[in-house]
Amino acid sequence: MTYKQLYDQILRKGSFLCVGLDTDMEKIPACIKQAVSDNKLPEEEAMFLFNKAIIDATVQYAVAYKINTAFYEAEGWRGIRQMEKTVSYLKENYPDVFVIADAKRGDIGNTAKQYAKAFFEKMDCDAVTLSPYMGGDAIMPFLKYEGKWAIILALTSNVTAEDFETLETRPHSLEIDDESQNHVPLYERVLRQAERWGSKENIMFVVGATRPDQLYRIRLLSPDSFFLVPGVGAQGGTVEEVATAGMNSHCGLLVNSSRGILYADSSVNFASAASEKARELVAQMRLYLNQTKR
Ligand code: OMP
Repeated sequence: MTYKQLYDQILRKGSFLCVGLDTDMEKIPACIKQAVSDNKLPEEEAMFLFNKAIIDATVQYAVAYKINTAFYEAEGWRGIRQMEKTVSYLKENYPDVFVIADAKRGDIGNTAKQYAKAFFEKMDCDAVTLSPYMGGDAIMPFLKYEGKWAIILALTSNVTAEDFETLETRPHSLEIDDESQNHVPLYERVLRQAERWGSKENIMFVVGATRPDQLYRIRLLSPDSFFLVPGVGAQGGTVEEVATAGMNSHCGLLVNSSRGILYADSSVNFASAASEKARELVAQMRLYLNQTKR
């Protein structure tokens, strides 16, 4: 998917919502588990049935879905199969939505190539989240696929992000006399370096919703890129803070909510409750989208 196609979809739906499919076997509603057992299916099939119901109930509001691979890997090969089925379901039924594999991979080039093959060839995901810690080798294989995206961790939402991501860095020796290159936070170096690897057409950055002040600063540093912004809902971030700090003239944001939507209700009404949560977030988003269109 291109930058323009993504932006067009945002305008069409009046939304920059990404629904996170963090599908936790322990939180799947009893009615789904019952249906699985009545049909004598393996219990992991509940993951796909749950995802399908959530997708159908939220797709009028969502421009993207983010599949956090950990929840599927935790259930072994059958769990991974549920992830593959979910990606195929999205691609076959809702080809306009942007599908993110939230895998946070990062390894030497030879290995990164295999990750890229897994998510872009075996599964037809549009994007993968990546850790930049190992440098360009870990990212470049993903950028060889036209229309696919690398979503690079810049400043994450978790409290311990400050262990590394905000550390002040010193320049490489070539830049040593340039005062503006001193005391640059590590996440800023990631932004600067990544913009040499690719462009706003194939690289996005993860910036946590829990850090609106820094999101504002990061938007100034990277005016055109899309940001994937998790942390709204269960982690305390708000659409208002994120949109105010991070929106650009092409929206430039995909705001993710996972638990706040998926587990809004554990009864047979879980899908309509998820839809209502998505609708509420999108109603807030529209206030800001309408301002950028003016
Ligand atoms: P909720 O807190 O339930 O909305 O889930 C947030 C989702 O975003 C989870 O899948 C996290 O793994 C992911 N995430 C963060 O919470 N913080 C980050 O900084 C980055 C991510 C991510 O890359 O998606």
